[in-house]
Parts: sequence; structure tokens; C-alpha cells
Amino acid sequence: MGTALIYDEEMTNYKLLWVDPACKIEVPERLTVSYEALVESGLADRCMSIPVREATDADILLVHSEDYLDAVKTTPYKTLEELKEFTLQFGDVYFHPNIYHCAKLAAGAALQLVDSVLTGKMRNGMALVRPPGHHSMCSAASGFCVFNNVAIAAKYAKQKYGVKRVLIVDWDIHHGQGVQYCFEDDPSVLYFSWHRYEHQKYWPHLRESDFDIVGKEKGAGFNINVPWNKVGMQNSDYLSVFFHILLPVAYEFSPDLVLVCAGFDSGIGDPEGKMCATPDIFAHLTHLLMNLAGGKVCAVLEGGYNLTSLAQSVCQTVQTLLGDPVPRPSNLDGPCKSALESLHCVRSAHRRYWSSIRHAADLPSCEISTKHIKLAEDKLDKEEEEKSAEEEVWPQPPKRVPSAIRTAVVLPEGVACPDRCKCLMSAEDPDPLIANKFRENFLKDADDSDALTTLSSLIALAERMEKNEICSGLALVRDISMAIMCVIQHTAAALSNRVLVVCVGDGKVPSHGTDDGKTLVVQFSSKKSEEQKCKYYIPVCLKKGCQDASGFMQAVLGLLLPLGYEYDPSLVLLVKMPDSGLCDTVWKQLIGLLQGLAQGHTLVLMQDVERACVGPTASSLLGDAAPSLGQLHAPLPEDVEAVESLRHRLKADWKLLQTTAPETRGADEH
Ligand code: SS9
Ligand code: ZN
Repeated sequence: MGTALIYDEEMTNYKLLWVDPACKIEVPERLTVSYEALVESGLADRCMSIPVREATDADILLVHSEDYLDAVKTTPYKTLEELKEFTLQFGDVYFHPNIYHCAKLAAGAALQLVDSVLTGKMRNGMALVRPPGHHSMCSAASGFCVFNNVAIAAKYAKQKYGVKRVLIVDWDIHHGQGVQYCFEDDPSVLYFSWHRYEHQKYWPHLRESDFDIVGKEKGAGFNINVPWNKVGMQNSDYLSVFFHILLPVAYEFSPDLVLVCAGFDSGIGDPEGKMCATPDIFAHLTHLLMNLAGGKVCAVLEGGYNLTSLAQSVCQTVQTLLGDPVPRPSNLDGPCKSALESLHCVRSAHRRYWSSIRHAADLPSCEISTKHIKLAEDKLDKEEEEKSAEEEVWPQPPKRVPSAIRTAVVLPEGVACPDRCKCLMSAEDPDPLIANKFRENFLKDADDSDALTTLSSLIALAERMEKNEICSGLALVRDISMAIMCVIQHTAAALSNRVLVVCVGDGKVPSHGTDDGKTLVVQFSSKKSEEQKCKYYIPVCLKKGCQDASGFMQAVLGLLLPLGYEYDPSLVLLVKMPDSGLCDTVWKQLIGLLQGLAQGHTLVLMQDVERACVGPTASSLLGDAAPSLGQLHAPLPEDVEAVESLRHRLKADWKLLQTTAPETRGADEH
């Protein structure tokens, strides 16, 4: 099942016909540069191209009023003066004789995408459209938007396919108020938006874009606003919000479909957003959503006004949807103070609705975020020398070259090689050099030729992963401890290598040499281990071990991923201990999420008895979407306590674990 790409050049056939500084950035080239970048990189060819269609009146009326539709229908016949006049009743939008046609195609493109994904023809996809949609309201155009493409798509998916829960992730830098208004009392659609806000000083200047607007009536809790109160937000700020708000809530919600309001004005260089997240961040945002809803992710273009940044970001998104390994995350030096304040505010506003964040701290009664502290800061901001966003420079994202072999396996005799995998079991004799080293280091007492063969195949696998000939691997071994030691010693020997060892289940993990920072060990188990001594050995003790999906996912999203991203390993060694208690679906989620690290270089070790797990593991390593976990219940209080106390203890060392701003010393620090 592939990736759909929906595009039609016709949507470049309208433009601003008069002078309006607010609208001059919304140009037809936005679409052509994006599409050409996909063609030139060879990505377009790897997608299935699906034709657009015009949304019907019935489709449009799912969201918009008849009066508004009728009004828009008259625009193709208006003179220039009449168009200008018509435009005046709305904010930051322009009309053109052909925009109605394009707006029908844009909405229709989103529906074609939803059709291809929900019929199962396609796994996921992206629609490149103009005009964008997320600002348009029931009876009004706004912010370059005419019809609300994504809102229409969500209603359509519910109506035509009986989809129960839709998650809309709006990573555009503007608040999609049109989407918010459309679903504010609807608990079947969870709307998440982050947006430049600056305490309401930024467009569209709405009180209802703030963090405390959470939805109404039955829909309370199903509207999540993350206001950015400063410009210059970076990769760490975006990822922190994913780890500590969006993902825990999204997993608890368990959508059947994920729609992305994929605006790229949140990327570096954009004249509107003025943020500093690099194009590769969109690979990670996409990847982190791809294990929700069984992988059914539909991205629909919204904003993006720096043509270079836009084209690069679109490519990162599509390449990730195609399943290529994601690049190593860059510039993760922790969230800034303002981002942490926003995060804290959002978590406290939503903790009553979502058990996955119920433990979050309440806001101090003085209320940290809103106006008052800010007035003083704003003075400072004005003094800052303003650099125009277009002058921003950033390196081109490195080419993502997929390995020749996606997944290789080392299996004992008699275990069949799973489909689509390369079997590395050495019929050949092990490399004599390596063999000797093993005899000396590990096999002193036993002259076990089976073990020797397995271990040397394992090292060969690790070596080929390091050379990027193989992306991921799986090995069944007799002695897990020994295998871990082998891989660690071998890999960590190279100067720049770091290994993240993730261990699920009880049993001793060789923590030898974990204090030099070359390995970071995170172990999930039900056994309380001795007091933690080392920054690089992190035992996570869960009451039922790995059996409880809620507690386990809480630890994965809130602890393991932030640690892993900040650590930025060159290899992830994922170890499943015998009797881990982890069920296949949770295991698949874990593998899927961990592949955001180390360019997808994940090496899985399991005991040779776990043959039944070979198939599911291989499938996840190959990039198949993990099945949905279903709506999660509240995690056990003991598990919450365990994860939270670890997070608090570790957050001084690992900044991505922070969820609140460090205390300010005095009231008039500014
Ligand atoms: C603020 C003007 C904002 C509207 C932008 C709409 C973007 C839609 N300087 N203009 S993604
Ligand atoms: Zn925007």
C-alpha cells in the first residue's frame, strides 16, 4: 500500500490582482515549487498520483452555509472592482474569477485523498492544494482560505465511512480558527493547533486561540490550542509539545483517521511565522503521527510562504509518508522558556479531560501565561534588532538515502525468514578475527560453535547497519546478555557512535561501561532496581511490567522518546527479554516510534524461543504501520508516580523531559 499524491496544476491559475501587502505572499509558485521539488527528488514518481475532483455543493455544505456558498458562486462573474469590494467583507483574503473553481478542486483533492486512504487503496498521502482552508468559516473566507478543505474532509470521512474519531493536527503557524469553530462542541473530532500568538498581538488576534479554550459542552477537551508567545521557536519546542501533549492525548483518543493541516509557515525562513524549526522537523512530526490510526495519515497543504523552506519541508513530509528512514533529529538543545510556559498552560488546561496528562501540574494561581508578566517582556522584544525572516539561512536537509536492504535477520536454523527480509544466517564460517575476539572475550569456558556463528553474524549485521547497507535488523540469540555486550562493545568502539539500549522486561542488562555516555540504557521492568547511580542507566519500574499498555505508552512517550531524541543515538538496540509481558501491538508501536531515531537503525534482539514474535517484529522494522491500541484507559497511579518521579529527577540532565518553565527568581526580573 503506497502513498497518494494529489495535485493539479489548475490550482495555480489564480492570483492577487491588486495591491495588498497582506496577501502578496500567497502566490501560485507556492504550489509549483513544491511539486517540482517532489518531481526533481524522484519522490513524486514513487507516489501514486490520484486525480483531483471538484467538491460538490453537498460536500461544501457539510461545513459552509448555503448563503456563503451562493455568494462565492457569484465570484467568477464579478469585475475586478466587484471582486475587490466582495473581498473587503473578509480579512486577509483575496478573490479572483478562478478561485471558486480552485477552491472546489482544493476541497475535492482532500476528499479524493480521504477516499483513497479509507477505502484501503492507499496507506497515506498528501494533497498539494491552493487555496488553503483552515481559516475559512461557515459563512466567511479568511486568511487566503475559501473553503475549509480539512474540515470538509473530516465531516465527509465521518459521514461516508462511519469513521468514529478523527484527529486533526494543524501544524501550520496560524490558528485554524475555522476548524476550531466547526468542531468545538464535537467530541468525535480532536483538533490540535499550535500557532504564533504573542498574547493576541498576532493575527487573527482572537481570544479564542488561547490555551484555555478547550472546546464546548460534549466537545470540552477536544480542542487543544498551543499558543506560541514568542517568535523563533525551534525543533525542540515543537517536539516537546508532541511528546508532552499531542501524542499522549492522541494515543488516549485513538483516532481512526489523522488529518494534517500541513502548513509549512511554521518552518524556518517563513516571513509570516518567523519561527526557526528546520525542514527536517516535518519528517519527525509526520513520523510520530504515522503509527496512529493504523497509519492512515492524510496531509493537506495549508500555508508556507518561503518558497525554499516550503519545498524542502514538503519533500521531508512526503518522503516520510513513503516510509523512508527519517534523518537524525537536529538542533535539539531543549525547549525555550516561553515554549515551556505555553506547554505548562496547555497541560494544566487539559489535565481534567485526559488521564494521560492528569498528573500535570496545575497552573500557579497567579497564572503564569497571560498578560501581566508579558508587558514587561514585550518592551524588551521591541528593543531586539529585527532580522527579517527571509534573511534566515539554514543548511539544506541532507539527502535521505535508503539502505539497499531495509531489514535483515539472523535466525537459528529452522526458523523461516520473514517475507521481504534478507536472511543473514552464516552458512559461511565466521570471520576468524572476530571469532578469535569472541573466544577471548565471551566464550572462554564454552566452545560453542553455534553461539560463535550467531554472534559473528550479529556483528556482521551491526557493521552493515553502520555502513548504511542495511537499515534495521533482528536477531534471535541464546544468550541475550552476551549479545548485548557484543553489539555495544563493537559499536561503541567507533568514536562518534552512541547506542541507545532499550530493554523491555526483567533480567540483568549488562550496564558495563554506561557512564561514558556512549550507551544510554533504558530498561522497562516490574522489578524495582537498585537506586539509580548513573545518568546513562535508567530503570523504569512499572507495576505490571510491560503488560499495561497505558502505563507503558506513558513511559514511552513522556520519557523514552524525549530521552532518545536528546541523546540522538547512531544505533538503537532494542531488547525483548523473555516473559516481557509486552503484547504484539504495543511492541509494534514501540518499534515504530523508535525508528524516528538513528535514521531508523534499530537492531532488535530476542531470545531464540520467541519465534512467534519474529513476524510481527519484522513487519514493524520494515515500516508497516502499527495497529491502533484502541482508546487507552487511565494508567495505574503507581506507574504515573514512577514515570513522573523519574522525569523530575532526570530533567536537569535531559531538557526534553521538561514540561514547565524553570522558576523565575523575582517578580521584576525583567
Ligand atoms: C499578519 C498578516 C496575516 C494572514 C495570513 C494567513 C495565512 C494562512 N502579518 N495574514 S495559512
Ligand atoms: Zn498559516
